[in-house]
Amino acid sequence: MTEIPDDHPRAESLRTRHRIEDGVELGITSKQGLIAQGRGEAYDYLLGEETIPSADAAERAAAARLLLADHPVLSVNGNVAALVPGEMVELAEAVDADLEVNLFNRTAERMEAIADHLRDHGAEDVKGLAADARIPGLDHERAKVDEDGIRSADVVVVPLEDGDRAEALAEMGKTEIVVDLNPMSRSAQTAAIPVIDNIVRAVPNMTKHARELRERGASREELEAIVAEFDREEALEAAEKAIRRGELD
Ligand code: PTJ
Repeated sequence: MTEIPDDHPRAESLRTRHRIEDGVELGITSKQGLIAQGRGEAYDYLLGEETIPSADAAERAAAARLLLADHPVLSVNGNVAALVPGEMVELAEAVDADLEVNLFNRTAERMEAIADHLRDHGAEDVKGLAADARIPGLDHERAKVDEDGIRSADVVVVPLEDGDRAEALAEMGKTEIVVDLNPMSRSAQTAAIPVIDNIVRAVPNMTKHARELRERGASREELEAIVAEFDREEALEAAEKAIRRGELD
């Protein structure tokens, strides 16, 4: 792999791209994941490759909502596993959530490779392999979930995916936190808390907020107020505006 100098203006974006490439080579990420990353990069470029204030507010609301949850689950696909494996494990620890592998292009080999990769990054328990329950109304592989994981979760973090499952999970009454750089995607539009940010920035920032709230012993009332104050329409609009304006320095 070509060494990327730190002072390269697009160093972070290029490193992220290499992580996805490595994911494909390790059998973690699907080839379609490369295309999904390209799409995400284009939105991120227009956002200025930064966490805009409305995204930070969404990440704080997401952290508060996860801390309030009875049974939160973080869903992991091939792109998420390649980009933020350790960061997902840290977020799961910070909010006491389960990690569950859920794939669109599901094969036993990829499921195992991703579960192993998460364990290599410190995960103790990885769900998704039992696949002993189904999400009603979905006829593809993403319908396969664990009974004691996504099936019985009250809050699910759904990063980087198409809209079908997001809609089906909403139908089941789950509260969804979607991480997606496209504010117009069906997943983002369906989410109770849409996080319009690159997953490489969003997940560590959610963890930072969760730790801060936990360490200072934020009350249930305070957490509920943070969630109630978050305005999803406003956040979606702010991101779309920033992308359409695309003011680059
Ligand atoms: O690993 P699998 O088999 O479950 O497949 C996963 C992919 C991502 C291939 C599959 O879910 C897919 O095709 O997704 P889409 O329909 O391309 O949607 C992915 C969404 O994630 C798009 O709206 C992208 O803009 C967005 N996205 C891509 N990269 C990032 C991102 N959002 C945040 N951070 C990123 N790094």
